[in-house]
Amino acid sequence: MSLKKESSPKRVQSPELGENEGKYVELHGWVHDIRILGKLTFLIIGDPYGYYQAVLKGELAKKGSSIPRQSYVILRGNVVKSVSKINPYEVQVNYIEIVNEADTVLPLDPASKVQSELMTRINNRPLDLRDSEERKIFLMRADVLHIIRDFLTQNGFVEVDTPKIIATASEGGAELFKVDYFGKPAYLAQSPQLYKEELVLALGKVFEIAHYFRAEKSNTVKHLNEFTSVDIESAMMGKFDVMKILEELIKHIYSSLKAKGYQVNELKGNFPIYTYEQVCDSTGVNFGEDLSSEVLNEFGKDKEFYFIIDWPLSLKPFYTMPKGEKLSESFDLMYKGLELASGGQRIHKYDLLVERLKANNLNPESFAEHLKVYRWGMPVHSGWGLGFDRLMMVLTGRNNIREVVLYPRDSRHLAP
Ligand code: AMO
Repeated sequence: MSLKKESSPKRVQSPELGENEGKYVELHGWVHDIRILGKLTFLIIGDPYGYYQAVLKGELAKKGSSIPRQSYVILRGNVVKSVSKINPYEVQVNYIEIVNEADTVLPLDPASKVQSELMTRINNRPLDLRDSEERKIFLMRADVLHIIRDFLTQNGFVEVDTPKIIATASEGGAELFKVDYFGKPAYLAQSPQLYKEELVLALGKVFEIAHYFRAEKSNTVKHLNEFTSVDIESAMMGKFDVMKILEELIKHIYSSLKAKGYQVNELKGNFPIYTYEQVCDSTGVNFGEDLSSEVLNEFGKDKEFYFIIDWPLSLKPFYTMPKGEKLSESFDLMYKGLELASGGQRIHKYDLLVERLKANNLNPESFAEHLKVYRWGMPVHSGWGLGFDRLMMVLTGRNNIREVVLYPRDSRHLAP
């Protein structure tokens, strides 16, 4: 059913007011705010694309002054130049219809200058998104996803989608959500790791953008139990080849966002590379210890994007290619103290993979379906997984991952 009646004037949206100056038009939107000045009522009307002022006189002014904020309305009127700061054009209304009246008491007020608590905003996300600043985060998120897809596709990567209900862990046994799969135990995927590695056998270069699940209880500003990851895997590539792709992707995201009018910095120069041992030396950590948030925050405080390479084998998953006795062909991409991505070269030889499974106290029999692929001419291969929500934190300057995820899942919140 179309809302537009035969006799209705042309329907326009807020950004189109300028090109309709002097015309009689129809607009649909919500009442963002109300200001009453003498016999005039000024409604600040919002739609998904912007805001403008609607001026009501006489009887309409009275009607307009009592409309609950956030109600959905249809307006008709003439478009004229405006002195308001909201939009250079406004509408002199001669018809207003309240299509859907909002409650008079709302859980949050998107027009308020005072920000509501984060949890209040998340619990009422659609209303929160009527605040243009919050809406911008998710418009940017959608743009970044498109930019990444285009970049990887243009660089020859094939988009794949692998199962999210799986039989064996890919990132170690802990942190798995168990599901009852018709009476048999199954798990929610922690990453597409094993599938993406298998698929390079024939497809060469693959990528996947999807949600993954980690049953970690820790409640931090950078962890969620359901998060989005951008994963790539490529045959015939080493660690430095895929690091280069990651660096180029990040730079491409920044330049594309800038071209679209977003306020982001220009990234200059190459991302510096430090070895794990260099980080240890400069922070006083003993070889073999993981780098805590405190250590990384200290090390990264005067840096932006940089890589930490050659981590101890003991700190990396079983599929990571060893480098000598103790190190691995691995890397993390960091932004200041925040880990954004990890990856490296993988083991491509059957016997070594079995050995590394055993060294990690994992049972090779549980990985039989995966291991068989390594007998079919598995190529040398490398890849990475980029935490997309963490990247959005960096791009938007928000310091809690919940700010950049529509409906975040952490150990305390399953709703809304
Ligand atoms: P890793 O476990 O390091 O590596 O995950 C890759 C990236 O995903 C992000 N990430 C998370 N983001 C939010 N909440 C979480 N709980 C969470 N866990 C991880 C981080 C991290 O750097 N298979 C490998 C990747 C690879 O080698 O290709 C993997 O999953 O930004």
